[in-house]
Amino acid sequence: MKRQWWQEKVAYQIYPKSFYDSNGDGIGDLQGIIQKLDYLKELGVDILWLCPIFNSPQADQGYDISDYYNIHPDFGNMTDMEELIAEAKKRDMYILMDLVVNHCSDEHEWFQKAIADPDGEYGQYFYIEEVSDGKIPSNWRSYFGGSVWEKLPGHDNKYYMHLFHKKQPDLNWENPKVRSEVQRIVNWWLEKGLGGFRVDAITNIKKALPYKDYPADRADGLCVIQKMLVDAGGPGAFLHELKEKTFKPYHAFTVGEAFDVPEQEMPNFVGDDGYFSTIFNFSTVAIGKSGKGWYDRQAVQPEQYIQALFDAQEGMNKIGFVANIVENHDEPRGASHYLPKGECTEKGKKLLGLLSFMIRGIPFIYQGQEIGMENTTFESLAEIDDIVTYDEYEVARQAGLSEAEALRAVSHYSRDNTRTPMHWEDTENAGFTSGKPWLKVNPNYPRINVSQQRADQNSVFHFYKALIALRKSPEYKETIVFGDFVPNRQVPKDVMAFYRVSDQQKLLVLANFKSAAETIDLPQKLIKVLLNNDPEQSIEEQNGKIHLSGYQAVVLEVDRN
Ligand code: TEU
Ligand code: CA
Repeated sequence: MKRQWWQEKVAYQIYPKSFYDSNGDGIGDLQGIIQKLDYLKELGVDILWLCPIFNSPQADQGYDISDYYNIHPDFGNMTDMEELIAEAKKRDMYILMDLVVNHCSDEHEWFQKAIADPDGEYGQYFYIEEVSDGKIPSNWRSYFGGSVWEKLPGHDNKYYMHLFHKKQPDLNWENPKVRSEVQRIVNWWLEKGLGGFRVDAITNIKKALPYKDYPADRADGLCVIQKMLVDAGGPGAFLHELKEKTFKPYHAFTVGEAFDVPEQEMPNFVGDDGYFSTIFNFSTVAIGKSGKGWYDRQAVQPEQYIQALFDAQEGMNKIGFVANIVENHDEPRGASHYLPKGECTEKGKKLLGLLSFMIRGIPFIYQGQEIGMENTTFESLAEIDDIVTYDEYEVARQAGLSEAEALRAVSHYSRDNTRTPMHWEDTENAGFTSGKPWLKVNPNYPRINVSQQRADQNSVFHFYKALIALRKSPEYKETIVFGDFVPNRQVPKDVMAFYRVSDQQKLLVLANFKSAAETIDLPQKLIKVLLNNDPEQSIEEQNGKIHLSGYQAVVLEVDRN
């Protein structure tokens, strides 16, 4: 594998709206991020991915962009953005923006011009179809509910396609003009000194044409979009061109949000000359999902979590890096979701963090994960500001759940669980804002917040600091970043065990993913304990065995032979 500047870094995802509000309007902003750069530096992260801050009507919290060249006034202005890039640079940090180009906003001037003249140049920027018999071109269900086809305003027999919300019309990547517009946007921002991009929903840009119906999978007569995406055969050619003309000349770091990439395609996506530097591993996110909707989603079992991590690592040693996450802005909090009920403890949170850092790849921390933030409880839909949760609530109601049941079902999976404001202090609104926060603050902030965790050497925060420091330590960096991942399956059920191996060293990672203690055979001599998430139980080798307490997770250096 070719060595790249970003491989040994640690990334951190910021949800700007909920990170830190510098001016009391209840909305996090760019100046707020600048004020917290020293905190992020103290934690030890290097690459900061900002969820979208462009001009947008905010139908999908900024994932509907109406102007790619301007900052939404809620977040600040271009001077603030330039200041953020410069201040990050001073601290050897890099800023990633969110590149949302599968679709734009229906309020973008391209779409407005397409409405004005669907047969003109801008009509070709989108997927617009004339319908003669009232029958829409295909029965694909949008990710956010309902058909992907929506009437083009002012044109009774014309429809446009949106794989996400109707305020997010899909851009037609088959049109070379669209592709060059995208290249222009990317290079314009890279010229400003960005480190790179997180690339949104990118496997959706290639559509299976001509349109056709697939067998319906729900009572609405529609079918999941994945059926079409498989037929489309992948966006390879588009992505290759994009990389060559934008990312590559700038040595940008890019992380693709690419779902369902077939195994044999991985080298094309993240190999030495791949379309992206890395793509997220969503194997854990997929566990328990149901085709029926969130209301039917199943709780995650530890063995499934362990297996999902193993699956994602398979074959990757010689190919490239995946980007490892515990949670993101589209998912519930990992601690609340992946740890069995009643086990959402500091120890469990550290276990999840340790695994995501010690498997091979580049770790991403989602804001608040480093202090162990948890899901909140939503008492009504009015406390939620997310179109997906609204849709899933309707799906649950249509399936026969009562209002209360539907709310309970979607509440646990709501994307707003991770979007509640960051907890800085044990003061009003968790120190996030002096005004009224745009989304409710999790009431557990007096117990879980940055200032309390900073003062406690055994906190989740200090554990993340230690994980980052270990990954960067001159002594272990080579093994942790580049070493092979080798599963060890000779362990009791619900224990995850694997080695990281380089020419110099062998590390053994053990995580006991259950409340009962375990005894583990140690096939190699123990040299050193590098990390231990249980301050109450130190690790000692006894006759070739060690004991792990419930949810204990450790990194051990063992004899190479
Ligand atoms: O998400 C892409 C995506 O596939 C989503 O449908 C995801 O599966 C869903 O949010 C789970 O509930 C990206 C962004 O991460 C998301 O925030 C945006 O809403 C979406 O694209 C549209 O831009
Ligand atoms: Ca603000």
